[in-house]
Formats: sequence, C-alpha cells, structure tokens
Amino acid sequence: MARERVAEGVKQGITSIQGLIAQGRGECFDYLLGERTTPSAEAATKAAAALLLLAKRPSLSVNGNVAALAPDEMVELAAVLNAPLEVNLFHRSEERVKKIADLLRQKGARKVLGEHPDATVPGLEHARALATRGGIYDADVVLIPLEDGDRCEALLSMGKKVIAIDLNPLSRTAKKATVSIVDNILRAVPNLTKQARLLSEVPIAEADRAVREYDNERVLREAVQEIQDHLGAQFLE
Ligand code: PTJ
Repeated sequence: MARERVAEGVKQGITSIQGLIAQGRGECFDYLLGERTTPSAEAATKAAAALLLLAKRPSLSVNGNVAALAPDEMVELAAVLNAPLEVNLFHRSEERVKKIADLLRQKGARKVLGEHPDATVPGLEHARALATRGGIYDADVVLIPLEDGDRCEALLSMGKKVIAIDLNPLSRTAKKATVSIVDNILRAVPNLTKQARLLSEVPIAEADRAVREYDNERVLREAVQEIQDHLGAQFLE
C-alpha cells in the first residue's frame, strides 16, 4: 500500500523519482525491524514529542515522500502543535513545491510555507538551502522525516534541535539528529501526535524529564540490537 502511494506520488508530480529508491530502502529496513514500532522507537517518539511541545518555534518539514505517504497525519500533527508545515525539497522544482503545498492545504493545513523562501541555510548548495523565515529558518526545533544527512547537519549547525524519522538507524541523518525515530513514518507520525496530546495534559516537568533523560546514541544502539534480535528469532522458527 505504501509503495503504491509513493508510485502514485511520482505519477502526480508530488514525489521525485529518487523517492522510489528511498522507499525501497525504507521497506528493507522496516522488514529487518519486523514492521513494528520497537521499544527504542517508542522512547524516541516520547522525547521528540516533548521537544516539540517545549519548542518556542517548532517547524515540520515535508518532502515528496512525506507528502505521498502521510499528508493527513502531518496536517494533524501540525494542528496539535500549532506549528507550520514547510515544503522543503532536496530535488527542488517550483512546480512540485506548489503541488505539495496545495495538497497540504486541501488536507486542511492552516499554515503551509515553502513556496516563497526568503532565507538560506548556510552550508548547503543554493536550491537545497532555501528556507522560510517564520518556518524552518528560524525554528528552534525542526522535524525532518526521511531527510538526507547534509541537510540534517546544516540545520544542527544553525543551533537547532533536529528530530529525524528514518528507518535506517545507521544513516548519517539518524546518527547526527538530536532525536532519531527509527520507525516507519506511517506509524511514527500518529504516535508522535498521540504522545504530544498525552504530554500536553500532564505537568510540563514530565516533558522536561523526557528530554533530559534521552540519549540518542543509546536509542540507535538499541534499534540495531532490535534488528539483530528480530533476525535471530527468524532463524529459530
Ligand atoms: O522530495 P525530495 O526532493 O525532497 O526528496 C526526498 C528524498 C527522500 C528522495 C530525499 O530526501 C533522499 O534522497 O533521501 P534519502 O537520502 O534516500 O534518505 C531517506 C531515508 O528515509 C532513508 O534512510 C530511508 O531508509 C528512509 N525511509 C524511506 N522510507 C521511509 C523511511 N523512513 C521512515 N519511513 C519511511 N516510510
């Protein structure tokens, strides 16, 4: 089903052709993880929700794969956090930016940025550096699902906290991000919304603690161990 959504995204001009390769890689890692939300991903999701709730200016990045796979889910998360969605493409074309922005608005998004970038992220080649003030450019916490390593590092260099959603626990993005959710975006974003709702109903100290106690390197080691355990269990069957 997810593969069909991404293929349809390419046909509609929403997803890049390279997005198909990213989808294939994601499917492979999801298979290795057992196509489930693991305990380490749960822990990362709670810390990510806490970071987003504590943020002064959270911002959510949307690319062609995210728009094909989870547009409704991203719009709902943005509403719960009262955060803007920003279309931010690696293989940028103005036409694709507009199609994705239109799709998000059609799904009910209140604030969609990215069509009129007015700033650049230092350290990236021009088209890939484009960002918007009031969105990713001056956000303190940015959610980057299915993102490449250079962009993740460039945002961190600006002093931002970066939350990645990436099924590959060995990717540069996952290793560098402040919080890496090693889970399928289809499961991760609804879980993130649920956690954000739960945390917003308890004292703020709970969110503070979730952030303070979080250790991304430990979570990534656990994700790799979860893959090994899952594969080991396959051989025992
Ligand atoms: O729309 P654009 O032009 O911005 O391009 C978007 C892609 C995704 C093509 C671009 O950012 C890219 O090339 O990304 P990468 O370097 O292929 O990284 C994508 C990462 O997302 C890989 O580590 C995949 O394993 C992971 N991934 C793929 N599908 C999913 C996923 N992670 C979570 N959920 C998925 N469904």
